[in-house]
Amino acid sequence: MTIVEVVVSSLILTTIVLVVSSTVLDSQAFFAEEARLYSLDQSGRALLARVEQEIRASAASSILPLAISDSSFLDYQKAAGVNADGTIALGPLLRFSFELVPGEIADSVDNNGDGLIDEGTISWRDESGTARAIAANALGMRVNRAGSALHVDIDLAARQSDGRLVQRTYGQTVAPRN
Ligand SMILES: [Ca+2]
Ligand SMILES: [Ca+2]
Repeated sequence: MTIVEVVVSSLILTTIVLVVSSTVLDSQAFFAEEARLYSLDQSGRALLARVEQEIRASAASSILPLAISDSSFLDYQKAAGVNADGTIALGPLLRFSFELVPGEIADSVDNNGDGLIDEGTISWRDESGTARAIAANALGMRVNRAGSALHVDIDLAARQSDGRLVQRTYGQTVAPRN
């Protein structure tokens, strides 16, 4: 082999190695991205399933606000038994709500500099009156009336490995059973 042939063949080899390794890296990034989206979808669906279960078990008459339009919270009560006069006794006030994280205000600006605009958590207040976050990286919750049912949309975000944000909305229409 001449020097030129050696140089040319090693260039070709280097190019092949580079092409192959960048393809492998691309597909790894692709699968990592898909895995992250899948896990975001899992969280979104699990969260909606929980909201659905609670709304179904609630007493329709207890749901507030009455005139819901893109409400960022939902108050409800469940039937706790039957009163002596035959009316339904309601349990404690429960609440799903969207709460901004400390340091964020609702102004379409990323106040705390973490790359998310007006981010917060989905919070749930349980029977004991204690509110706790049940989902992080939330960008909003909207509750609307849909006839006798409610439609709930929740926006969740996740960050990809390259720093890019993906946002997805999970929605569900559900009616109280009683
Ligand atoms: Ca932020
Ligand atoms: Ca803000």
